Amino acid sequence: MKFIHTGDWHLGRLFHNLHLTDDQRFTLEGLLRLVEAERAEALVISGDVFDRAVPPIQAVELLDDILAELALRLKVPVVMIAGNHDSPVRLQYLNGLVGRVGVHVVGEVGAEPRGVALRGRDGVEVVFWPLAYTDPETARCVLACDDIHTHQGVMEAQISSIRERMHAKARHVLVGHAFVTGATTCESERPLTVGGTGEIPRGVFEGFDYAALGHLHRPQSVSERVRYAGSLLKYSFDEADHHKSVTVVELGGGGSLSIKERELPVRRDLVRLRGPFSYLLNHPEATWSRDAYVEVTLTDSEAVLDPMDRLRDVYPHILSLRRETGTAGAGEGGGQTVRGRTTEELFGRFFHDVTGEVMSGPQEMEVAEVLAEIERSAREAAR
Ligand SMILES: [Mn+2]
Repeated sequence: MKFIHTGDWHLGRLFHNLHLTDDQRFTLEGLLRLVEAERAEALVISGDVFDRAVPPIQAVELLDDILAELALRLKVPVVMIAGNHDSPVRLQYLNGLVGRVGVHVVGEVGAEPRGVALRGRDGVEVVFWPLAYTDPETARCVLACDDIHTHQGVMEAQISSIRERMHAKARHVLVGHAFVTGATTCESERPLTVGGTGEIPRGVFEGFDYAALGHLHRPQSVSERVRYAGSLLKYSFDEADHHKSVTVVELGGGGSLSIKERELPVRRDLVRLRGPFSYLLNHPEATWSRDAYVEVTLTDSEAVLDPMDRLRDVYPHILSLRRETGTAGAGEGGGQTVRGRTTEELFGRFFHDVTGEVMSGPQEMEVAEVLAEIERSAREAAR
């Protein structure tokens, strides 16, 4: 049985105040062509389908178009879960209906995760086990289990319920949204927890023929059978050197596994340029970077007059301008001093700036709790 593993579409994402919907549509149309060319028998979307709980209309329409093509024209089943960016309830809206045409959506965590059994052309039966992302507090309630305090606990509780129902005749694929220890992160991922990392060890997935994971945006295998497909597009300049791809997976009846990476077409690439202003204005690579989204880092020590507008003549899609010194550049407040910091770290620095003191342990705990609460209520805004 052959299926395509994707994740982290982040439909409706704003990138430096630019809507990426047209870029996402362009790439997803490439995905539809790939599904056809590969004769894939299922498509997996491992969470973060949307970029936020209440996505813009254009993003909702885009998902509708793509799912309709898959389900109605190509007749390819879809297995899709909510990630930490999705609203659990909104994502699975209409799932009783779309399930009838083979679109299997799991937004909310359930006490007994249900498998989606599909049979390949080769007669191999594969059961997909979609597990929506959920935080430990919610899982503790829904699963009525007081012992769940970590993301590892959430995953283990659900997997132990699955193990009781895994039968040896079929192959088994877990679909999850999680941060596995040892995997490589990047800037466009929102941490799963406030305080701690939410990491889980890859051993949790032992016994599955394949774990199709989402959350981390760089395509990567964590072990032979545990893999992140990576995000649909590059969602931060920090990912300029990534090679985004989707994963074509073939599972044989005896448990044999083959994995191929396939790149999808992109409307505009992401490019980082660095150097003195006068050099960049006459940069030899300007012709290909004309079509790309560009971030420029100026290394000049003297002031440059109106650099953004003048660079825009050479790089029409320039989105970000920074200075090597680390002070705020035009087009992006804060500059690199804010990049890659967690909200807690930033608040800690703000606290220090205002009071001249370092936060105490209990104060840090207090802040972490408040931030976690804000995060939770943002995801559940639709309830
Ligand atoms: Mn994501």
